[in-house]
Amino acid sequence: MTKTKEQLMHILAQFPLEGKAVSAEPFGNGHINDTLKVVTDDGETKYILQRINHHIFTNVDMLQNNIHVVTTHIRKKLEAKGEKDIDRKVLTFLPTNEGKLYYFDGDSYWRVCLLISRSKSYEEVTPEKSYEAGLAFGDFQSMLADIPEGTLGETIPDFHNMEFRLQQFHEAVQADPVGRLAEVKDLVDEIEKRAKAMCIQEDLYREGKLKKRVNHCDTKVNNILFDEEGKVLCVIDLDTVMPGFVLSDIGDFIRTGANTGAEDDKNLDNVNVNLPIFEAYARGYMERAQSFLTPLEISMLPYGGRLLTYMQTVRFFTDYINGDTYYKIHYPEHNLVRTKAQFKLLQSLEENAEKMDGFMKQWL
Ligand code: ADP
Ligand code: GN1
Ligand code: MG
Repeated sequence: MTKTKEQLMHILAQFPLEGKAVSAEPFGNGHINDTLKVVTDDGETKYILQRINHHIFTNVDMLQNNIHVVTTHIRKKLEAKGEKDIDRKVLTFLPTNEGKLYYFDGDSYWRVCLLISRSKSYEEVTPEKSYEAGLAFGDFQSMLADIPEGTLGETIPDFHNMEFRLQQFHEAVQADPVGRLAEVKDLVDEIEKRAKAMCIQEDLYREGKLKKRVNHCDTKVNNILFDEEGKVLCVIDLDTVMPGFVLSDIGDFIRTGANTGAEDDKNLDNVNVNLPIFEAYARGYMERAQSFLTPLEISMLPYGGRLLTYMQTVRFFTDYINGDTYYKIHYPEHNLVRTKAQFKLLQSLEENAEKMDGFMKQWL
């Protein structure tokens, strides 16, 4: 439900802001939550207001509790390291005037955090920024590695479980609820051809060969904030931080950062893997993560890129077949365009698999 300015100001009044909010305008390119930039009466933009998508994150208490645990944990680690400027290096959420981690206005759930000043998120990166991002996600995982098991809940159960995503896909294909299947049969076959090979992570987990670690699980390029010099300030969008496989966090970065085109490029000639971006990310990430990764995990990192790209193809495709119920779309065919662009990237990653796997040998 769209909110009036008056309603937004009422929501913001539930949080102990410095100054009085005077405007809240849409911000960023997220597909899930509604993000607004808040300006206060001194003319400064100091806060981000977000409406949590509670159709997707159905357990808002668990979600906000996870984020609270993660941000306070990172803050303590940064303090212990003697870091300066900590408010720009970890998200700071404001509890409501009543001390709650979110505000419920009768139909939506809201949270407020400090806007990280002089920061920027990108849809595309250079190799330098990609290397920085690798360091940042390696640090992120290592800072969270000692959170005791069972502390963080799965905010979206089976979020990156490929077997589960395929099951959802099969259900959509079976039901074909809006009659879109006939035009996309060839693509369905392409998904099926790869299904078994894309589920080996779950097999290895059952065999006890791959373990779960605390991961970000949404390492899109635009979920990192950079400073003016291109250094990473902060990892954001913490809704999906949960136990998962490390392949997720390199995978989603390769999918979004190491793509010469856009996630929803209509011109498939634009879409190919950008190897220097992959290599730079791997170098940064390995610099921080080599000490805690197993050789199997290291050797599988490029597979993570293929897996997450395949998974995203399946997720966009499922949403298209279901009639666009999950992702925000900007035009009717958007999810199909996204599906085709992700599939093209997957083909390019497959063509370059040997090269990418070979690149990891230096750490094995
Ligand atoms: P979504 O889950 O919808 O992707 P995000 O939390 O990623 O929502 O926010 C969307 C965008 O808003 C980000 O890509 C970033 O550009 C911007 N953003 C979010 N939080 C902050 C913040 N604290 N400071 C500055 N920019 C932010
Ligand atoms: C969503 O929230 P955002 O836009 O950063 C999605 C990710 C997908 C991504 C595809 C909770 O991320 O899993 O990979 O879109 N988040 C959720 O761009 O489903
Ligand atoms: Mg985001």
